Amino acid sequence: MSDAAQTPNAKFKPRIFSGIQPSGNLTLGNYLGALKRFAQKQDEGIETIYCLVDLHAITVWQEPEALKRQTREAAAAFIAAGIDPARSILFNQSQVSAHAELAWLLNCVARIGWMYRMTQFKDKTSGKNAENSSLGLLAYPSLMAADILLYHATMVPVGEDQKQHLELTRDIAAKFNHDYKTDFFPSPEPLIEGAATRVMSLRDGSKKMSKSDPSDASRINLTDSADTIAKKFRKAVTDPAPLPETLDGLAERPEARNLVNIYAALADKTVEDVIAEYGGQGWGVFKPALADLAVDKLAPISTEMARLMNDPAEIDRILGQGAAKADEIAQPILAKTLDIMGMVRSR
Ligand code: AQP
Repeated sequence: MSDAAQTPNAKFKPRIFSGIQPSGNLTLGNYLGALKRFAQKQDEGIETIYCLVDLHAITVWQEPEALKRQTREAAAAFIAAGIDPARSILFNQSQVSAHAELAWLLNCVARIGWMYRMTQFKDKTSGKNAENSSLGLLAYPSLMAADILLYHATMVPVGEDQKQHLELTRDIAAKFNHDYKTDFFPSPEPLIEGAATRVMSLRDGSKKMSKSDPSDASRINLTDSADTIAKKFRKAVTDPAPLPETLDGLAERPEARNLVNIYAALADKTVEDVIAEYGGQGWGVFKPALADLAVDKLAPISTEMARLMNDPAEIDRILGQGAAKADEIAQPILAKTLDIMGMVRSR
C-alpha cells in the first residue's frame, strides 16, 4: 500500500522529528547516522524535535537504574553533539503520555501482518523464541509511527536501518486517512543522507554497528577513550589487500568499505576523496589515520558529555522543558485524532 493514497504534505509546515533509544552507550553509528545530522538539520533552521525514546528501549529488558542513567547520558550526547535545547525540542518520550495514547490508536489501524514483516523484528528475534519476545517489540513500529505523526512531522532523519519502519509509518498514515476519509496526517519523508547511513560492526562487515551488540569491540562508543578508539580501529577486521585505487574496488569488500565510509563521514568528504587520498595504501597507514580523525572528532563530544553528566539535575530540567514544549504541540493533534476516530470528548 506504500504507493496508494499517499498524502501530499503541502498543507503541513516543514517539521523534523527523530529519536534514539537510550538502550545503552551511543555508538559511532548513532552519531554519524543520526546525531550529527540532527544537529545539521537544526542549524539549517528547520523546526526540529528530538526524542530519547525510552518507551521503545523497554521493548527489550532494561535495568531500571541503568535506563535512567542511559537516558541522561543520551541527552548529554545530543547536547554535546550540537543540539541546542533553545533551538530544538529535546525530551524523553515517556514524559509526553500522548505518544503511548496515539500508539494505541494506531495499533488499531495498523495490521499485525505488517509488523511481522519488519526485518528489525526478525533480526532481534532470530535464533530466539519470537513468541517469547515482548508484545511491545512487535508493536515497536506502530509506536514509532505515533512518535512522528503526533507532531505532524514531515521529515525524519534516520539511518538506513530505519527505512522500513518509516515506510510503515507512511502506510499507517495513509490507511488512517483513507479509513476516516481525511487528510489529517502527513506522509513523512525519510532523510537518509551522507556517507555513513549504515555504519557496520568493526568485527563483521555484514552486521550493523549496534549499541546492543554483545561485543564491545564491534563498536566505537561515544564515551570511549582515545586509546580505546585507536585499539578498536587497529583490531577492526579487514581483508589483507591495500585500499583500492578506485571506488569499484570497494564493491566486494564490506569491511574496507565500512572504514572508508566512516572516514569520509567523519571528515565531511566524499568516499571518492578518501580513495583519491589513500588508494594503494595499506591498513598500517589508513587505520591510524582513521583513529586520529575519530579521536579528533569524538573527544570534544565525550569531554562535554562527561561535564554535562556531572549535573544530572540540569539535564532533567532541559528534558522537562522540552517535554512541556512537545506536549503543547502533541495535545491538539491527539485530541483531533480521538475526535476523528469517534471518541466522545466532554471535558
Ligand atoms: N550502525 C548504524 N549506522 C547508521 N545509523 C545508525 N543508527 C543506529 N545504528 C546505526 C541510527 O541511529 C538512530 C537511533 O537508532 P536507535 O538507537 O533508536 O535504534 P537502532 O537503530 O536499533 O540502533 P542500535 O544502536 O542498533 O540500538 P539497539 O542495539 O538498542 O537496537 C536511528 O536513526 C538509526 O537509524
